Amino acid sequence: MKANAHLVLENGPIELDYSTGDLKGSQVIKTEKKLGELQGIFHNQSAYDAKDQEEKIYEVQAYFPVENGWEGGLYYGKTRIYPGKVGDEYYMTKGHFHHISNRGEFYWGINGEGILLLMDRDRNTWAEKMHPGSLHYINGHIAHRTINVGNTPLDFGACWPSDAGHDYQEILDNGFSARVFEKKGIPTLVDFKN
Ligand code: S6P
Ligand code: ZN
Repeated sequence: MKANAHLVLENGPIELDYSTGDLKGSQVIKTEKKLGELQGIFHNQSAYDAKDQEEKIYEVQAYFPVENGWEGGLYYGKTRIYPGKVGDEYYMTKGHFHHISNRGEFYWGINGEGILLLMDRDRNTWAEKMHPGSLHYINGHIAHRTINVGNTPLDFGACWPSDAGHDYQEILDNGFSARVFEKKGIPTLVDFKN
């Protein structure tokens, strides 16, 4: 009997490399952030200015199977943050709230050692350790930033609703109320609430 065309098994459009979290496929969107694009993010401005602004700090591979803003869909991403510091402050992402604020997100650690910094709308900040196999549920209304506190790249995966969007402005204006610095060789959360 001839196979029904609808029943022919095909590969999906995206493949995952489990060792690195890398996405492969023609629909993968790649973006990167160089140090020069992170103006105002790090605490020590003179240490920031003294560094090579072309240095790549982090990169994101993403799969957006539905149109931006589509209600009910999901997006998938993998971020790599390279190791390094501006002064004593570790390399990190810009961080954001979601534009539709109540939209949550999952993160999970793949490689390296990191910290997930979380902050509510009252500017209370707390943190979770990221490591290979760590799983993090980020509730809606919670700002999130990831920090590489190790000597190797920090790779982590993410999955979030396709209508979540990103609000970067609040963090650009007011930052998080805590930062992570290396103090005597140890990643240390420092209060910046006041
Ligand atoms: C998207 C998700 C991640 C980040 C990525 C870069 O909701 O949280 O894919 O976009 O880790 O961080 P940021 O703060 O520059 O978007
Ligand atoms: Zn997010």
